[in-house]
Amino acid sequence: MDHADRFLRLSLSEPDLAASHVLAAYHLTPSEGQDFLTTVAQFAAESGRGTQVPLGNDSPLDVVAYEANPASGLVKLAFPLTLFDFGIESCKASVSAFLNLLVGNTQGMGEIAAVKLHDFHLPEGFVKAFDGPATTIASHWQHLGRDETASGMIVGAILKPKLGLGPAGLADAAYRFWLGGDLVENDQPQGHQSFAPLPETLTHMAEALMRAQDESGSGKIFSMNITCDDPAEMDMRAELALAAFAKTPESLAFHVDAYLAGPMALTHARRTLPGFLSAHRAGHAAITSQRSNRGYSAFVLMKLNRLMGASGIHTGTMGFGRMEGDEADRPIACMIAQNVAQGPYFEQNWHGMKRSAAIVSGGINALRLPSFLQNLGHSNFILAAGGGAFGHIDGPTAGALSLRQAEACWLQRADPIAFAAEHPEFARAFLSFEADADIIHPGWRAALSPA
Ligand code: RUB
Repeated sequence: MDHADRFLRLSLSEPDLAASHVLAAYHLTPSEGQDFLTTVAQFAAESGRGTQVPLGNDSPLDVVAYEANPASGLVKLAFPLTLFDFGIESCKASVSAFLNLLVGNTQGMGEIAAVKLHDFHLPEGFVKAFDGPATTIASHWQHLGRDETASGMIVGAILKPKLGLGPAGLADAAYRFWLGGDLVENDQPQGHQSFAPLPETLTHMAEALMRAQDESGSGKIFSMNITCDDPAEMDMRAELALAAFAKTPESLAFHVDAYLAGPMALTHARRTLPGFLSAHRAGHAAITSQRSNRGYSAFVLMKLNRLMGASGIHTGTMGFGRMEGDEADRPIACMIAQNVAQGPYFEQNWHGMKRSAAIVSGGINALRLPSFLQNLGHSNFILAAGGGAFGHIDGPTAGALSLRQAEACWLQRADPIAFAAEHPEFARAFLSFEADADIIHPGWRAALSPA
């Protein structure tokens, strides 16, 4: 007998549920021929105890649907906190268990054509059961010799292993970028490839970084990818890096693909490694894409990354770079970096959890940066430009300087073409990225052509 209807409780109010439940907002489309409310009831049932308990036996463990709008497809479920899993000794919350409840078996229900999680809300006690970041962008600012609050963009670059560079070549490319910039991040597939064995690569990178620090007189940062299937292998790689950077430990940060390697990899890194930890997200679009009507949104993934303890999170470029996204993604950057922030459906109070910094990457260059900054409204994030740095016509040092100048141009609210006339590396970015220059600044050719 199907008695799923009892999980449909449209008279319950959100404020009454919020303190003792995780609230989740979905967009749901029933399969053809299915009634909307019946499907919502089955969805709520499957999310919780299913129909495996006798009729009339309501329980505080029931997952209930408290909002269901057939016109918009919006469905809100309330999950009692007692359903969630906590560490035996650590008492810490688990993101994989959280995802299992919110986007587990229900993703494959026959009655449902599409269901996607767009937002969730956690009560105070539950927020505090997650690790959260150990450190923030302030530690990077400090190492770079800047103030610890709102000290602006960290000019970073990503080196693609697809270039096939060996240890010396990678280190030399990084060194040349560091002479103008702050941070070099491994591309997310960079590991222990035959053309760049990790032990040798790390030795070269550490030597190049210290040379760049000595010559420039300021701190530099290397963010190393340690994404692996096996935590023991991850530990081994991290230990090699800690040994290679022992003379300048503040220069070393780690990053993990928190989507492909998952919550276990990020959490393991958060709990075992010192310093700044970043979450990459390569692969995420397979489920978070705006064109996908299943899974969960990029907003949800970012929020989970802060809970798991990423100090920096790849958030995308909000439509100003190469990856999918648009200006309306701005709340993602706010949600990870504020103490109270508004999501698409819920306001979340982080109750003092440390803030994560956005890592902005993928198709950004000096010409695209000012409009990106205008949309975001601040520059307190980490830029990780690949092509925008190494694709500069005069090489990576000039590429780095052009990106720093692009931030200065926006901070001064200067006209980019007039600013370029006074800043040669920024001006040469117009020649480096001509197609972008033609679209963003038509008329630049006449204004910036040599006399
Ligand atoms: C983007 C990404 C990019 C590199 C370099 O990931 O990893 O491939 O950053 O890009 P995300 P480019 O969207 O998750 O930040 O060379 O275009 O700068």
